[in-house]
Amino acid sequence: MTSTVSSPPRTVRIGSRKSQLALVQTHWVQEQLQKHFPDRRFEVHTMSTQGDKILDVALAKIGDKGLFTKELEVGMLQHETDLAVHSLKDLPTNLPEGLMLGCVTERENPADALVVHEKHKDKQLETLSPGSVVGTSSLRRLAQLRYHFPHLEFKDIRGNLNTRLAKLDEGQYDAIVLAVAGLTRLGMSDRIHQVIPPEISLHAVGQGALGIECRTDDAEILDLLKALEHRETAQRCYAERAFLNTLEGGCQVPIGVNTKIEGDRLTLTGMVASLDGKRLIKDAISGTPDQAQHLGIQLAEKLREMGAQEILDEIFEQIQRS
Ligand code: DPM
Repeated sequence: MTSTVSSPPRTVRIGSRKSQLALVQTHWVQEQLQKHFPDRRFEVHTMSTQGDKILDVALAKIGDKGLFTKELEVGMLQHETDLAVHSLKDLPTNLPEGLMLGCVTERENPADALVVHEKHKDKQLETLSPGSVVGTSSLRRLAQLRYHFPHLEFKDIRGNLNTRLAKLDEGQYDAIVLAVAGLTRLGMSDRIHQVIPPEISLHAVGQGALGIECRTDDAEILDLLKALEHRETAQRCYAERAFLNTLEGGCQVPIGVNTKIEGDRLTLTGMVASLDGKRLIKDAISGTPDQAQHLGIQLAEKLREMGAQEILDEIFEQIQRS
């Protein structure tokens, strides 16, 4: 006997980290999916990742790719979850066999932001006095800021956004650098003192966008994710990710980018800098948006010819030795 009642569509299980920012992002994705597919159930499953547990070691020294993503990926490969929501900049460019980047959502402002201690509220990056202590654990921010402001001091800072802001307010730092997107999503954009222009700090690959990862063979999920894809952001991020992948692949490297699409023209700017801030190699390339990946690869090769590989090799050695 065959049933005439069709079974309800399968419940979709969304994997997420437990941090406040991760949950805000995941709940946004859940809400968007629910809006597009009201007949389906979308559940959130939270997990801790290695990056959430190791809080006392500088990120660059751990050096492991997928620090914030691995446990979520295992969940999908074991069919405990169906998709995972990441800050795209935390998602490595090479994904495990069987998983893929299913969609890229519309980007927030991808720039970096300066947040200052109250006593410096009349200052800008350009006017902070020599020796002022700036907190960041991003090698990308460190190298670019050292290049432009060699008179400033830099100190590592870890922990979630609230922990970092508390350390700043306590006076452990004169200023810290964070992503505009993270502060905005957490409703703390009032803490943004200065949006750092791309001429000073090129942002990280994928910064400000969410990347949703899923199983390569799950056509049903891939189809649902199409509803959340933002084409222009995706094209920009494909160019950025191809650039990073050709140069290195991981996430903790002083590599920065900027992209824009104007009409039928995608422009990608990219840079690699040494940790002492003495050398900074930067160039740009343009083409049509459908050539995104090709543009990323070409720009990476151009920067290599200009000396970027020597800088990166030196940095890997330095990190391994420290
Ligand atoms: C990666 C970096 C940082 C995060 C390195 C970089 C910043 C680490 C630090 C790859 N992931 O940007 O050069 O400054 O100590 C992270 C943040 C967000 C996603 C927080 C931030 C929110 C913004 C977004 C941590 N991952 O950058 O302030 O979704 O793009």
